[in-house]
Amino acid sequence: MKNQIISIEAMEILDSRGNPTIRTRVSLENGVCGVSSVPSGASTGENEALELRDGDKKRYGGKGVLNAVDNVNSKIAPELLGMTPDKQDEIDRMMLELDDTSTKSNLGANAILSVSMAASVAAAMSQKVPLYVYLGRVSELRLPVPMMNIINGGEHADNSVDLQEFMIIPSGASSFREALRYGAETFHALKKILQSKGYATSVGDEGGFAPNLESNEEACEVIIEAIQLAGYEPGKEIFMAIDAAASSFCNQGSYIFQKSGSGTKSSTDMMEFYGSLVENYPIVSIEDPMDENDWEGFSAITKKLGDKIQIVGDDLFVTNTDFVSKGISKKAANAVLIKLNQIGTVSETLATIRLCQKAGWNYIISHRSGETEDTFMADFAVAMAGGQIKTGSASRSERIAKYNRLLEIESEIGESANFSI
Ligand code: 2PG
Ligand code: MG
Repeated sequence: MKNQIISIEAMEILDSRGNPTIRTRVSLENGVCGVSSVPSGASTGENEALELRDGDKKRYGGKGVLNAVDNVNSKIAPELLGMTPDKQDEIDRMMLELDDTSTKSNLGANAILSVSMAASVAAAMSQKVPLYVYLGRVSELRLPVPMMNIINGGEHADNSVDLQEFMIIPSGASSFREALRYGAETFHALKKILQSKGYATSVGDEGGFAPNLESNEEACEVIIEAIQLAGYEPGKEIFMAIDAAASSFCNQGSYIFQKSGSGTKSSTDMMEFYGSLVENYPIVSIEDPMDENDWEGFSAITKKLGDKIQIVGDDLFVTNTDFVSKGISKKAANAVLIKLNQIGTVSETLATIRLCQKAGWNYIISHRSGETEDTFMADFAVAMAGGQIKTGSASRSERIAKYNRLLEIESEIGESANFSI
């Protein structure tokens, strides 16, 4: 049966924040349809590829994506009809040429990525293999350790916590399934602790709690208590990670802890702050500790802490080979957060991962704070075999969908499931 693309159709759907996003269906002559939905960030890096929004205030406060939908249906689709979906590089290259901007601002990275991912899904289905097999090489498949964001702050929550994410990493578990259980049990223990202290247990965008804690340190304290209440040993079975998302509280080179009201800090003060956090808590990873333009600050903190812990660039690198190359030469971090929609195609994301592999850097496949039920990234994480995934807490179905997909993959690849950090 022929597997040429016979139609590409996009539509406007809603993400987990109730904002519009794009879903695209790539249909093949053999009856196969690959579908994919695109996520959306809140604390976005300034160099991310452009997410095209309509700007028509009468619809969804300007956040509609009908222009992006139309770009797929009337501009991209006619170019790609008749191609086979496994020609990922060619499909992505044709869309880049059609867009012809460095930030994908003509067609929109949301439009382009929806087609790029849906083509992969269609290709895998057409070859009758799971997506993780299609995207990876069977011998290197690896279940990732979850980085579970159980306390939300920063731009993801209305509370007094400046740092955006406090995560747990259950890397002392023996399998993904067990790691997820350790994490979910700790999440439930945290709820009890917060309740007993009179804090709210409503959740933020990524399913973590968003209590009105008094300080960033208190967030670490309650997490340690929760790990212990759940019956685990902090620093042995469960570790901690932070995503400061420092660009969101940096203004002209100064770091302003406005939410907690604890003053303004320089890059050097920030290094001391992180240094003491790492000394006092079992923190093994800090993402975006500095502002995305503070390359010196990044290099300095990597020099100070990079031997001991993972320093992750997210807004700094925006999954873009140009910025990652700069980071490698400046020793500005030792790991990269990988988000497909920061760069906008599957093949460019693969190029960034290859660059990390070549440099011996870690890479973490990540969700966005605005997500959908799409589970592409779970398969992608297993296929890329980087050993880490960041996809939220143990609540909210758009996060759980990824975890459930990973459980499914683990049960499929069974004994060969490699799980280690
Ligand atoms: C981040 C992400 C995901 P957002 O900063 O790492 O957790 O947030 O999608 O809002 O950029
Ligand atoms: Mg981040």
